[in-house]
Amino acid sequence: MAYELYYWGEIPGRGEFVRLALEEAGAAYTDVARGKSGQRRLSAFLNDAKNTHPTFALPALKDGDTVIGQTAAILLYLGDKLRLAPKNPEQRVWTHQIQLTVADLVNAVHDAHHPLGAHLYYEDQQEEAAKRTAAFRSKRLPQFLQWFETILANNPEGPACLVGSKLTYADLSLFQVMEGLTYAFPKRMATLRRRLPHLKALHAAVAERPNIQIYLASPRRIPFNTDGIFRHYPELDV
Ligand SMILES: N[C@@H](CCC(=O)N[C@@H](CS)C(=O)NCC(=O)O)C(=O)O
Repeated sequence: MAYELYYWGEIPGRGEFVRLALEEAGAAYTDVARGKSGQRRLSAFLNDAKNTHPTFALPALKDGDTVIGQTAAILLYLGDKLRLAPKNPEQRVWTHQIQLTVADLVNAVHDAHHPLGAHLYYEDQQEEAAKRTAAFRSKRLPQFLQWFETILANNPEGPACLVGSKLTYADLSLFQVMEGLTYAFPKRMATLRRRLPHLKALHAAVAERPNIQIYLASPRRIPFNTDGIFRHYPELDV
């Protein structure tokens, strides 16, 4: 049975980390919101009072009767099913830890343009966003990226992958992080990338994987935009 992905249909957002894993594995899945009666099915899912494992905030994945929320938990589940995670228990936890750190970075990116909260438009918190993003660009972003660079450099099995010598869902997520940051902060990333040779190489290698290439060129790949998490506002990339 095909997996069902429940996520907003107009943005790559957090759903994209799940889409990339499904696409790399060539798994059969439905991107529910983008299909027939998508909006109605998404609302029905979110309001299903009988769901004993309700999802607080999307994305969510349905595999038959199994329902999972939280991006990192979905990928932990899919990692085993789609052979995108190591078998070794220590390495599985390490992969999950890396994914949770990706989630922290994604939250930091979101909070940079929405420092007062998601209940207000960006335009209503522009001044605060400028201050928050200045600190993010100069301190937090390089810290996060350097952490990923260091774990690639220190991987005992080589810097091509984050964990072991085989691609995992965390590598796919880091690819998406690099894509998103390059869209949102082209100037800042042009400078930072010079110090991130392993991250750059991983980004390029994932983009060249056959299934990923097909996906990126397909209409299933939603372009970045200023409704999603990775947003490009020129005034925040000075
Ligand atoms: N920690 C969660 C965060 C999920 C999340 O915040 N999802 C956003 C969309 S990307 C959402 O649905 N927000 C609506 C809400 O929080 O009510 C994850 O990583 O999946």
